[in-house]
Amino acid sequence: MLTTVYVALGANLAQPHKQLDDAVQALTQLAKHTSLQVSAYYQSTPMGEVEQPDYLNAVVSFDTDLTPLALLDALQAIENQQGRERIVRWGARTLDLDILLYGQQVICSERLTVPHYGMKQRSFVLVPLADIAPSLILPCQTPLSALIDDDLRAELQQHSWEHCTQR
Ligand code: PH2
Ligand code: MG
Ligand code: MG
Repeated sequence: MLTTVYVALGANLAQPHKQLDDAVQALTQLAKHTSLQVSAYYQSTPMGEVEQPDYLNAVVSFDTDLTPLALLDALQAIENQQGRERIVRWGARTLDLDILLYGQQVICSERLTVPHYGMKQRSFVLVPLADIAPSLILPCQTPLSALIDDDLRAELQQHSWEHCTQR
């Protein structure tokens, strides 16, 4: 059985744009058939107390037959592949892959909380999510569109391709 999942991507070290491109490539392999959808990339101010470079954030969706924990393992393998080091909680990282939604399931286990606990407050999650799923209804029955307004959008800057040497 296939489930549609939503995953947030974040990077702020070692060529963040390349980190996201490489992650999208790896996630294409993970996605069943040709189900992968990718939002625009957005530059965002770091949330939290730690001083660190701006982030590049995006959201993808795809269909998978992996269980939630098998998906988490697969995402952590991609993070590790791209040189993720876990030193400071909420500190800078080459790549962060967070499961936002696993179908409409609510999961509360030691390793995994879904929906992602912070997603409803984070512009850098909600805005890219709306790029690929504008009519999404969250498991709490809130329409995604009800959580987004112009102020929230103004917090983000869509990353322009001209600044990127990769393309
Ligand atoms: N991730 C964090 C901490 N702070 N800030 C932004 N702008 N984007 C992130 O992805 C992010 C963050 C921890 O996961
Ligand atoms: Mg995170
Ligand atoms: Mg994470």
